[in-house]
Amino acid sequence: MSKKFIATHWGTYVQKGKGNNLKINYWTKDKNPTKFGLDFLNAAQDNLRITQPYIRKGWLEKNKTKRGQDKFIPVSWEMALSIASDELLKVKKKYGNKSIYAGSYGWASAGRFHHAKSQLNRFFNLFGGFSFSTQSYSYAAAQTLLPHIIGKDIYGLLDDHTSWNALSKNTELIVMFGGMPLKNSQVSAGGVGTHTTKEGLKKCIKNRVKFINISPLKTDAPSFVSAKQIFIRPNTDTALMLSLAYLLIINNTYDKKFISKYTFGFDEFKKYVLGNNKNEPCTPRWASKITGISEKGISDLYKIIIRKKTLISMSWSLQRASHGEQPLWMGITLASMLGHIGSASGGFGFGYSAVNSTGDSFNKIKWPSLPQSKNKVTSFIPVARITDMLNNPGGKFIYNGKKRKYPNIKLIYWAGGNPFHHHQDLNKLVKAWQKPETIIVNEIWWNAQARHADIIFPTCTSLEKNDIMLNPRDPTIIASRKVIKNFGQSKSDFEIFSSLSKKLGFGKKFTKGYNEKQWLNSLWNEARAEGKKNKINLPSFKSFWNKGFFKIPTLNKNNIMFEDFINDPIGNKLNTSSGKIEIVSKVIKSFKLKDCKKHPYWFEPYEWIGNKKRFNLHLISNQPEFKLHGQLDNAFLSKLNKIKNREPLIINPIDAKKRKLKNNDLVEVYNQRGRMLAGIRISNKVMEGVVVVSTGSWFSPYKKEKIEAHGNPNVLTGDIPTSSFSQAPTSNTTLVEVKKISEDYKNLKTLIYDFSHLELN
Ligand SMILES: Nc1nc2c(c(=O)[nH]1)N[C@H]1C(S)=C(S)[C@@H](COP(=O)(O)OP(=O)(O)OC[C@H]3O[C@@H](n4cnc5c(=O)[nH]c(N)nc54)[C@H](O)[C@@H]3O)O[C@H]1N2
Ligand SMILES: Nc1nc2c(c(=O)[nH]1)N[C@H]1C(S)=C(S)[C@@H](COP(=O)(O)OP(=O)(O)OC[C@H]3O[C@@H](n4cnc5c(=O)[nH]c(N)nc54)[C@H](O)[C@@H]3O)O[C@H]1N2
Ligand SMILES: [Mo]
Repeated sequence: MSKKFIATHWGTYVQKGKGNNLKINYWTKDKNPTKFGLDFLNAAQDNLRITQPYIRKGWLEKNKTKRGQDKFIPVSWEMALSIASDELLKVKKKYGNKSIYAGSYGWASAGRFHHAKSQLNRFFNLFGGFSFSTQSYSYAAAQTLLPHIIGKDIYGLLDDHTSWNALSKNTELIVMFGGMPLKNSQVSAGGVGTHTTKEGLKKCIKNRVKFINISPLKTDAPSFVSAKQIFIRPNTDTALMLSLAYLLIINNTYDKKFISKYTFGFDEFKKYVLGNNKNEPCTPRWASKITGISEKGISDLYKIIIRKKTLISMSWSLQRASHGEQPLWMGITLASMLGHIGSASGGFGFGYSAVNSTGDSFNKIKWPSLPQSKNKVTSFIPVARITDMLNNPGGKFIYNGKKRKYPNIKLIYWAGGNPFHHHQDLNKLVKAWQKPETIIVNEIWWNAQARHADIIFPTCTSLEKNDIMLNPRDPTIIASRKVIKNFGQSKSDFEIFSSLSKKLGFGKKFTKGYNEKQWLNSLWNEARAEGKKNKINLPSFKSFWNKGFFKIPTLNKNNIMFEDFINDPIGNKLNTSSGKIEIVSKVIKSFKLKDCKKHPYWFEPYEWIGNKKRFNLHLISNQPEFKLHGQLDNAFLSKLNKIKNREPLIINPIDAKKRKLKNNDLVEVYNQRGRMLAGIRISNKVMEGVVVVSTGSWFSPYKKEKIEAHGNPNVLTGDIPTSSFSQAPTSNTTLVEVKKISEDYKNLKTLIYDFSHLELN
């Protein structure tokens, strides 16, 4: 019998055994499988699964004040569907489709057909439209900036990354701003066939490429690359890069030919760097005060980047911060000054290890997805302005140079994401979340997202669905099989929207009369046609389904970023207003913004160690090693990693000593926005003045005391945009203070939700 595969964002697994002996195991073709996925099966069957539809008691009683703190009443599917469809119709009639927010951001699950957001979009487009969201929390600032300065969108840029093969042979030095944390390459949105990033990095090491890690956390560089560590104050990378530009200018060591042939606006930028605009010149002394790196450290770095063929690598995290556009813009400017862009001997990278497969060589194909139809509503928000939108119906905002208005939202529908995981300043969100009349959510588990809904439709995991993993950024296609029965009464998003659309009179339009298998067949046939265009022969659906996977052949040619443009800057000019890389952007200049100017610029973050008052530690909330965001927080490895059931807070020994903290102490972490509990882990791998709490713990506040119990850092982060240019999230700009708490916390009895998912059995 052929193997049954299960595709997830964190990797591909195979079914082992059956019935009570069912397990999921690693796929032997994946040499670097993700450990935390092994417990998916248990988490999918734990007592936190939502087993049937529920309606919030207070909502039924027309009392809207207790969203998130209320009791839920179990109801039948028939009743839940009737109530939800009546409500949808009522809101549509009374306020129009624009008042429905289905921006529903989030990762959901990996399959192409059951992709929750696509299902939701199709449903609402056929229902007359919805207010939507643009951008991603991952790289929103980059998404807005990149088209202006390099004429490519983020996906075009990621696909164009110079391959590991080429890099490893030609580059001598990789300078990593924000590191290349291997733990992050465990995942990829849409699924991972086999994990390859480690192999890419190993190739570099084999060819003696050197690495420098510029980051507040040493473990951002995998230990086997033996990177030289330079600790930098968070959010100050732009200043460091500007001082390197200063040294390149005053020593006349930048690549003038590259600058004049391929870039626009250098002379204006140069004036700023040299301090000719009534500003302080960007000297190493100036940057040293900002970054905390010694002047000698900066000049040593300068000496090595001019001596070696260098790649400037930037993590996505750099731009998830106040004025997050600047480090990316400046990194591209610095790489231009070094002159290796367009060759394999350097250039720049953005997110090489943020997810799996960046830098791999395979045919990237525009695979089909669920047809979504057209949205008749045009109102949207930059994704992380959700709280602002709810607080300011009709309010004005600027985005990418245009004036816009927030819609007045009366109903929210979310499927496949968790704002109570992902959004900043959760206490503020909880309040704003009370405003709409109705909130409908499809969720798997009783996490905070479900707890803050009015109508909950229980949905199922990838283990309970058949699907195809067709990730354009991964060379493996997987037949993802249903291996367990639907848990309780849970249904797929497709079934939920099929039933709702039937009630609303457009069932046939939504399903096209197809069931799950027929949709998969139809998607596969489209994929075969698309494959053919690219000279790739996909087998018949039946043969693919039986075998379980298909591997897209590796390309012989190794990609080099911007190679075409460098070879022929006129014929292949960039899609920017000058046709070149824009160190100065006339378009951005024309927006006349105070917080994003015509060229890369040092702005002080809204809070940072350089200007601390009450809270002395910079909090980095990075991606968790043992889960995907809030997904699988209830699984074994995530629980094992916790300290007294709380997310660990990594702190430098000096900062720990000042606060009399020992390993495994329970602490309160607090600032002007919120309070949470965490467990202490002391390590000299984090720099003094910085603490790290990974994201993903399920938000569960004690009601009266308003303390987040599990360590979700988003009660501390600010709901403040990068700038009025890109309106992107800034979770990495946060100051906090930490104090030991006594055992009193045990008396905090007003916890809103059940705690049991965190207890290790
Ligand atoms: N402080 C801080 N905050 C951050 C970040 C940070 O660095 N620091 N990073 C940000 C980033 S980059 C991101 S991408 C976001 C991630 O934020 P999210 O993508 O919202 O986080 P997830 O926990 O993956 O949420 C997915 C939800 O969908 C549910 N789900 C899974 N499969 C399905 C399905 O098939 N159907 C339905 N209906 N539901 C399903 C899961 O149970 C889960 O609750 O977080 C952001 N938040
Ligand atoms: N296991 C796992 N992997 C994941 C995810 C997950 O949830 N779990 N999430 C995925 C998602 S959605 C995304 S978007 C990517 C995110 O990929 P990234 O944004 O690159 O990842 P982070 O872990 O947030 O940050 C990486 C490191 O950047 C450093 N850093 C933060 N701020 C600064 C700064 O101002 N300057 C410098 N120099 N360094 C800084 C921190 O030390 C941090 O550990 O990861 C993906 N990978
Ligand atoms: Mo992300």
